[in-house]
Amino acid sequence: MAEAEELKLFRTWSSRYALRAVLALKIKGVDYQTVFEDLKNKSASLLQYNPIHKKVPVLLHNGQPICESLVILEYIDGVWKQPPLLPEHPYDRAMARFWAKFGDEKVMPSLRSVFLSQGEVQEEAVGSWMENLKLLEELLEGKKFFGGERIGYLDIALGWMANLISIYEEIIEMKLVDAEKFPLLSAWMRNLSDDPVIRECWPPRHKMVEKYVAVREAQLSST
Ligand SMILES: N[C@@H](CCC(=O)N[C@@H](CS)C(=O)NCC(=O)O)C(=O)O
Repeated sequence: MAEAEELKLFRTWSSRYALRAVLALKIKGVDYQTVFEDLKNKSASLLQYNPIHKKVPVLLHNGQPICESLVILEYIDGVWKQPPLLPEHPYDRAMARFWAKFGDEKVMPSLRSVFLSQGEVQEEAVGSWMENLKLLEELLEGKKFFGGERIGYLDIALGWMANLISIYEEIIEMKLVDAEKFPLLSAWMRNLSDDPVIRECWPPRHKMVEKYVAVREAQLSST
């Protein structure tokens, strides 16, 4: 980054959304400053830069704030060109965006429902989780990463899965992605997690387990 440039990422240590910006900047080899937020006591800067949603992540580039993790991901790809994250062809780009949205709107809520429930409610939630996994498995046909041979936009958009699923599995003592049923997806999660650049960015596992044990307990005791 040129000396005069200012690049700051407002995030929390555990945010799966912020992880997208962290991964993209790491892959591009861009230096930046991290500002850790306490979401129970949001800073005046966070509220100033993201007055509509008041959420992390926010990327601040030369005084200009960019909000919403998928928008940030596109911005990073637009400013720092190498290596490119979005595919080249407009149709492939559209599809990558479509599936990233599917990840946030369908996959994430279905995993959340499995993780934060038990008994019959959980059995039902597993049904929609499996349906979503089938679609992602099909999408990986003939590919190592969603982006092809190397990590791209959709791999980063769905990167939270590769990080969070094994943590959830440990907590609820249930296999969430069965390698026999979903061999491509299982291999994808392994390939992503084993990538040396990506591995460095994962939040500390023991802290994640501790956090999500507490989240699950709080949810189950309130229902
Ligand atoms: N759609 C947003 C979601 C961001 C989000 O939910 N961030 C959480 C942390 S993981 C947050 O800041 N929550 C604070 C709040 O809801 O008040 C994105 O993709 O950036």
